[in-house]
Amino acid sequence: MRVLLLSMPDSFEHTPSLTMRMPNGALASLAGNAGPGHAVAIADLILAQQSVVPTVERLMREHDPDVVGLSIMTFQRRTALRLIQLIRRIKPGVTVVAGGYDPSLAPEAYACGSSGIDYLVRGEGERTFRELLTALACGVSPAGIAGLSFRAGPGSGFHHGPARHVMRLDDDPGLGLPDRGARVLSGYTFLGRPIDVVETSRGCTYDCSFCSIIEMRGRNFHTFDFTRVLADIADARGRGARAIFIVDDNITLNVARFEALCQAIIDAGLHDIHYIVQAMTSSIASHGATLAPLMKRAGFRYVFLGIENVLDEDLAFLRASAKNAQREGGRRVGNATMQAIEVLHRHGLAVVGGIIVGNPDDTRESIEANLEFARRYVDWPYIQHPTPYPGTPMTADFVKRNLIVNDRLEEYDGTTAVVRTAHLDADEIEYMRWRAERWMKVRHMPSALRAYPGFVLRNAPKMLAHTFRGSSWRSILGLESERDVFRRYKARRAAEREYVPDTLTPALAGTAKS
Ligand code: B12
Ligand code: SF4
Repeated sequence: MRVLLLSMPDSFEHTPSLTMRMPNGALASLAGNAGPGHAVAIADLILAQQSVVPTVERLMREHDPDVVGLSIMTFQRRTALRLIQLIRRIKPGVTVVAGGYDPSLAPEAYACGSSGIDYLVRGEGERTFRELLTALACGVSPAGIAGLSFRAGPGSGFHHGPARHVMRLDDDPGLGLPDRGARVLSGYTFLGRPIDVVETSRGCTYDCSFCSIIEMRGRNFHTFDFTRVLADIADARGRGARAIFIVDDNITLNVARFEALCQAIIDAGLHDIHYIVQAMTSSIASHGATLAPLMKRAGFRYVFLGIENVLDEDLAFLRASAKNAQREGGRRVGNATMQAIEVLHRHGLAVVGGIIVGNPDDTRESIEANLEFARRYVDWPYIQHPTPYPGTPMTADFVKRNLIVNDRLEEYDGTTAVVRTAHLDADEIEYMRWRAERWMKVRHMPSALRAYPGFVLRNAPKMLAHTFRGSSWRSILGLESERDVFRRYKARRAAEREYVPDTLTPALAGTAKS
């Protein structure tokens, strides 16, 4: 079969096209495990944000796919549904498959026959998609494939096949390596370095209330063996990657394994790559003394720390107290954040501070306390607003307290406040974050310049222009207020979200509350 896999063009504020464009790891993994006899092409549409429609038209013409697969997050749902209308208009008989977090967690939003979707793949996709392709190629019914939702007849709703168990990853035969050669667009970048993504494990055993991972796959943690991980990194490097984002849900669940992985990367000579990873503060605080120097030697540069919040009440709401706990002799003795940041800094690693502000009981003071913390201690802010994604415990909490004020899912990108607090309206929360964060980003410029001098020297004006989008000479001269700038910034974000014009039937229903 000829297969075209697409990831959506929608991106969010913290990933500007100039500095950060990463491939979607799921699609390369699906391509690498599609089975023999299929020709798979992958297009990450974030690389073609300015020309989504002509790009898809061209790809449909050039690849003439039998099957189109789309990977969809919740804030990308509207774009995905519009794209499907376009794809159907180009090739009415094509088979359309949707997968990823949103179709898995909100399948009802795709049920309507006019959505144009034939199959949903729920949860981990490699085996389900492979079995679907085999069935389609052989002309047999895919009904009954685990993890697959299918229609009994044209226009009918979905029948959900049984859930598929998560893979152990050390199964035999294991998963094939991602097929990066299937990608047909180029331009992946991290501050000028070609970037790729690699997985070393899947899953997490925590249950933070804002995270979709538990609803998606349950509480579990499975790992790939190092031979496969090193082969994967070497493959990415062989294809030009000089930076790698490790996309594991929570690699720091097993610190001894992570330390051994750093050593294995060094031993294999793969430490000339710049690595970026997400980490838990408690693991870094407890084991940083041995882990951080190893990470540094292995090539790690940026550590995305899930700080979430610096106030205990907020951590309790986010169910993130345990993963941020500092422990001594097995007892909880405080918050691990400061210790984690300190040990990372001591070993020359930069901290991307993941913080969530705008939780139900937040006041101006509690949000300001978090912003002030970020100003003082993190290198690069990654501050978000709590966002009610389908199926998370947090969504239920916000619904119960009637705090969701915006159900336009395309704005559920994490930096748009779509919920209010008991004390502040959503717009005010977003304004506070937006205003503070711009200057934090400016403060990181000197260290980015030291680490990536060529790129920053060439692009500093564009980087600043992106950070201060919405500003004008009048605002710089103080003739316009910051609120005016904020309104312009919001208007530009709204315009940007129209990646695919709504000229086709909008069968686009559904909210995260459902
Ligand atoms: C790595 C990561 C990132 C990286 C992205 C790197 C990249 N290009 O891949 C960064 C940090 C940049 C990022 C950013 C964002 N992310 Co993110 N991210 C993740 C994370 C940690 C892992 C995703 C991953 O690559 N997993 C490995 C792959 C192999 O697994 P997978 O994606 O699940 O794919 C499998 C299945 O879903 C399925 N599948 C997926 N697509 C398809 C398509 C088809 C056709 C089929 C058949 C199957 C299929 O099969 C795959 C293989 O088994 C997850 C989960 C988590 N614990 O937080 C969040 C997560 C996916 N991100 C999320 C979000 C919301 C975002 C942001 C909007 C920011 C935010 N508010 O958090 C931005 C948007 C990015 C953008 N486009 O601008 C949410 C999505 C929630 C939802 N319901 O939509 C998640 C689940 C985190 C959460 N909040 O719970 N993210
Ligand atoms: S520790 Fe990270 S991956 Fe695990 S549940 Fe919390 S946010 Fe999700």
